[in-house]
Amino acid sequence: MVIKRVLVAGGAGFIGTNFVRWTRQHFPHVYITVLDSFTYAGQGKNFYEDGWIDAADNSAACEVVRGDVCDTAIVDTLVSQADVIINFAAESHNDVSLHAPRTVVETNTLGVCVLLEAVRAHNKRLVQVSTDEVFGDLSFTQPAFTAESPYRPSSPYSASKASADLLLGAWVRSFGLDGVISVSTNNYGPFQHPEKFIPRQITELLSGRPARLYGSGRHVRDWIHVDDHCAALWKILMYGKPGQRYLVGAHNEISNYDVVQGLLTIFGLPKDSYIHVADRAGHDIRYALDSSRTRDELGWQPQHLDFMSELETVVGWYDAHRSWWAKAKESSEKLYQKTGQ
Ligand code: NAD
Ligand code: TDX
Repeated sequence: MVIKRVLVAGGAGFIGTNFVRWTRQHFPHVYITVLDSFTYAGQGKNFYEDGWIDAADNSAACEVVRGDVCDTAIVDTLVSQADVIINFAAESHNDVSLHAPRTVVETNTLGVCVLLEAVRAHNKRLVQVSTDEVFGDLSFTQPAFTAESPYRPSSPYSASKASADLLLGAWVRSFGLDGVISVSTNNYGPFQHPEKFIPRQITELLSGRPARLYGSGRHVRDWIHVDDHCAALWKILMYGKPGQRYLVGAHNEISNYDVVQGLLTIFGLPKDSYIHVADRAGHDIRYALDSSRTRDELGWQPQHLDFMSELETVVGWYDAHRSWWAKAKESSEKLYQKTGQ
């Protein structure tokens, strides 16, 4: 499939920003339209500071439209102009979803319904960026989830993401929509909001405070570098089969405690420079995805396999970009204070 114009909904967030940058680097001929409502999680300066897009006068390479994915008129116009659409727009934080579920459901579920209708009307292709959390969690001994695992979400956030996937499946079956789902594990890399686990620990340590583990810290996540996710997403955009679910992971399961210990080693700090804080309600124990089918079918392989050395690079990025995260961190820490986390 020849792709000349891509609409990136939620493109100013963590993965969206990295996806736009990855696309600029690997497919510079592709014209990118970012649609983002710039919630607390989205930052336009992610693009402007590079000089390849002018905040006042959109360049030929990329345009940024401020708008809500639930806004039928804007979405319809932008979808009509694109060859393919990829949707990152979401309220993406589990902790936020536990306190303010309504916006989460509106954006993550209703927003996808709006996109599906526009994609149907204009006969385009949609890749919906989903998450391993739709499957619920695993015990420490169960095998990793596969594309056939049943949906069993635990939090308002994961339930809203699962609902979106079910809607997409219904549009594929009922209307023959060209829609594909990517399901990835936890991403890490630059530009991630300091409310999330890895950047929160890095920015706490950079601020001279201890790292913070929810509950026991034994919970396990399956970490993938965001650039590997972006490479997989382009494969899915180009070659994914309608109605399919593509699992994207690096087979890199690590407990939160071990991630913190890795960071303490990078910072040269004592092993006990962390504290246990209040646990998350309904905290999922473990996520893991078996991505072998995606690898075989799409010829994709993660490249960033040395987690500790990649983590060191990410630490360097946060150290060098303190003004990028300082304000966002102040707000997210205020919220964490209220919940004892
Ligand atoms: P993020 O919170 O950093 O970014 C979300 C972006 O969506 C922000 O720019 C925000 O402004 C925008 N947005 C929110 N509501 C909007 C609305 N109503 N209209 C338009 N834009 C809106 O999230 P992220 O970590 O980049 O995640 C992107 C997607 O990937 C999400 O759908 C998430 O569920 C999924 N995902 C994330 C991870 C991860 O580890 N971060 C893993 C798997 C899947
Ligand atoms: O300070 C913390 N201490 C801590 O122990 C924070 C912020 C988190 N945690 C734990 C909770 C989780 O076990 O770390 C783990 C990761 O937490 P998050 O970064 O909040 O991610 P998670 O809940 O696993 O969800 C992430 O991956 C799947 C993304 O935020 C989702 O958008 C994605 O769908």
